Amino acid sequence: MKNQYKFVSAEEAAGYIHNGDVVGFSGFTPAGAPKVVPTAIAERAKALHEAGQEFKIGIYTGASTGDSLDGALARANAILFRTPYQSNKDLRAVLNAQDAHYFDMHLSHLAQELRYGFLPKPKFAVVEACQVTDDGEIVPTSGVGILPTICKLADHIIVELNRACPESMRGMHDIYEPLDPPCREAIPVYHVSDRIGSDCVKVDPSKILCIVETNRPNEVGCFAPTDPVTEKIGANVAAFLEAEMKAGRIPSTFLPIQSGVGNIANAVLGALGENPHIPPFEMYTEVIQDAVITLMKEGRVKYASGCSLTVSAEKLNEIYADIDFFKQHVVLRPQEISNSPEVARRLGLITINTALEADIFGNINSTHVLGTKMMNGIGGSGDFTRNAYISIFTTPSTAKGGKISSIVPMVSHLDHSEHSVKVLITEHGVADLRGKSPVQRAETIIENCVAPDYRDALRTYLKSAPKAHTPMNIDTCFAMHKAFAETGDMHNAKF
Ligand code: 0RQ
Repeated sequence: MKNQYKFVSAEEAAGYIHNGDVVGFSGFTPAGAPKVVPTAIAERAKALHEAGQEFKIGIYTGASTGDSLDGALARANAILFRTPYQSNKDLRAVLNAQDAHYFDMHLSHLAQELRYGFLPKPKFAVVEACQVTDDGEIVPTSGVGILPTICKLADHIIVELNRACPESMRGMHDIYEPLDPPCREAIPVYHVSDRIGSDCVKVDPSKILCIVETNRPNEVGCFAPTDPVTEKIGANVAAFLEAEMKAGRIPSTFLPIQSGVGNIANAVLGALGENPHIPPFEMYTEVIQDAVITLMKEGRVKYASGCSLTVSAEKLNEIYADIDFFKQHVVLRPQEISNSPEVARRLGLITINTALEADIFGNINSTHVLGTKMMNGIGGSGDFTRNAYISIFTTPSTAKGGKISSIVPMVSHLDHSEHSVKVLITEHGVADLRGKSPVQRAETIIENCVAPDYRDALRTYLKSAPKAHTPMNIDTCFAMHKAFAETGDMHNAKF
């Protein structure tokens, strides 16, 4: 790269951004999210607030980010609005206090809704890259998110050139943006490993306002080790899929897996990897996490398509050290493609996501604690669940030391309806909901998935509801939530 671009400090770059500006950031989870510019914007916000001036910005990201973005800007009270997903405790507090407007979106929708003009246009794109060329080629790092779209739409691009990510990452990405209706054509991904785009994002170099050089590692937290509950859930998922394969409902070559993020997902992947009856498989998912890399090295995962490498620093270094192997086995795509409903349906994904709460009919709450407080967001769970070959939700049967039953008469917030949810799995067992009426679903869920000490209460509830296609007792359908709010324990619910 010649010296045509302006290299500035993070503080100088942040100085371009003003109150009310809308900013799009790259990355997906902390992977690939900018780090030093957002922190400098937060510092600028604090200084302006102290001087009695207003400063808040609108924020688009791929999904969650690191603490130096969501955490720093939340603590500085510098967020006007935020979408589509987050998982930061300080930001969560801001959103639940209504100090910023949050709209929770399907991750595959964001890029197109920006292009359609449904949402305010980003004035700035702040993107992390491992390479920028003189002719405006930007190579993302370990997470792509909405990087191509914000670079296209924004007036100005600020690049965080992160030297911690080697330039040899070039070749791992597959950048493709579909045309918008009425010109949209098929997204030509027919196999998990199909590459349909380019290895970088091409922009008009004059839009690159400045470059900030950094050397910062990703802020991916560690997962808690598996415990008996998550291990049992993992084993139940693996046993269910093995039985489906034996019954001929999943081909013997298996189908690609999408798996959510977190401890349960890690345990599920571990169990799939260990099951000798399940053949080596592919992943078409959004977040590629540690377990995938381990299984790939063992030959159990053949290929992974995702939007980010959300892995620990140790795993990321393993990837960098063996980059040629991983470029042959991993592709990173924009979230519009990694989470594409069209591609999910075509490839026949087995989707495995975690519920916060489920009800006895198989409706799922993924987002709102006890119906009101935002946890993270729907993320990609809707993109995949609705379009899966077979959609599975997992959850521990209880939360808060058993004081909450994760399975209740009626979900306190609905993200995935009974129509999209095929199988529910807890540490106690599997409820296969396919081809069952609401009452049959309720009986299956209560007997197989509910914690034994909550089963009688839910049986009583179901009997107490007036006979109907979907029985509901409007006086008591939230009795468990009410009991928790009043006594701190759902066991005290009266039916
Ligand atoms: O709270 O930490 O205060 O104890 O909720 O619960 O068991 O730690 O669950 O970290 O696996 O997250 C659904 C949030 C699960 C996640 C969700 C309390 C519980 C705890 C978290 P504490 P756990 P996990 C790919 C796909 C939506 C997006 C998605 C998620 C806290 O999986 O965000 O699927 N999913 N994306 O104590 C009240 C209940 C509760 C409850 C648990 N029934 N009522 N509180 N908790 N159950 C990823 C992306 O899209 C990027």
